[in-house]
Amino acid sequence: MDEKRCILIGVPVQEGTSRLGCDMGPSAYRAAGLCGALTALGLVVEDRGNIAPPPGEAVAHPNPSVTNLSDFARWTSALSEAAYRAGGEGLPIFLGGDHSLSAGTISGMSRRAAEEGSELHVLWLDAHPDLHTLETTTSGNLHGVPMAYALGLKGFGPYLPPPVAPVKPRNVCTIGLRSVDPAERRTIREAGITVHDMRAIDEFGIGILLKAFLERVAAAGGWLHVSLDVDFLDPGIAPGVGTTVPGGATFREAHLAMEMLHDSGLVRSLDLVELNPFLDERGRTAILMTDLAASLMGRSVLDRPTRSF
Ligand code: HAR
Ligand code: MN
Ligand code: MN
Ligand code: MN
Repeated sequence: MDEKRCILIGVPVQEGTSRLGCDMGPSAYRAAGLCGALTALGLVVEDRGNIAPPPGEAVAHPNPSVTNLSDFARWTSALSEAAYRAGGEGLPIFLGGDHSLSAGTISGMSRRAAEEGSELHVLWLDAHPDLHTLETTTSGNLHGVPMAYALGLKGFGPYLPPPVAPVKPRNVCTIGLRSVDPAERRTIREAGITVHDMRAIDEFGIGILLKAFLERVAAAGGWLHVSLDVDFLDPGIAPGVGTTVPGGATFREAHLAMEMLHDSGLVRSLDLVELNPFLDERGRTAILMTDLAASLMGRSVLDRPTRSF
């Protein structure tokens, strides 16, 4: 993998949500200047444009709430392949699109890590754990299931093939949770995923929590995938998302996390998900997410442009 090569892949999926607009996410990141911000850091940036899933017929599930299952299955297989390939060539950044895309990106990156003799670790920055299966979801919105799929949990067959290299629960750390459904709570307990909710951030500080996880990843010689959901952030600073949950991460907490991730040198891939430009205010959420991505890729506070809205 070329350490300085950054591969942008637009993923205009919105079928995982019940609100339209996430399909405009990749365009908003491009309009916010993501490519230029990364190039200014000395990275070689390759924008591969947007990917599309192969066509297919609708599929019904015994759980009648499940919506757009065929889209989910087709996006997952296309993205898993794209992530597997790009993960061997550089550091892919997936421009969402809703969070259902992570079923594909994580399973593809995990397969790549396994093939190179490592284990994929996942840092999940989100208000939600997205740990439903097709059987447990009550909303039927499949942006609520990608982490469960990536872990290889039962409840997706025979509609999706299981991931080639399921992520081990002990390799997953979620930070920022504040909206968890009962079935997801059971999975968290049974699987043994590390969970730092907002209370933990308040009590200990995000730096301490993240440092402990990064040390574990480094000790394991692991690859790290970061999945950044807009709703990890407080809606006051990031309104451009369909599922706002009060009490999210602050500007300072989010930037600190990105800077620590950069300094760790462990990150191999990144999802930017759930941005809904239709709900944004003058592009501020797209710009904030772009700035966070730039911080993760090495931009220091001294290089950050001053912004006004
Ligand atoms: N748990 C809820 C559901 O399954 C909400 C899921 C919302 N997910 C996201 N991504 N916005 O984190 O419907
Ligand atoms: Mn999510
Ligand atoms: Mn979320
Ligand atoms: Mn740095």
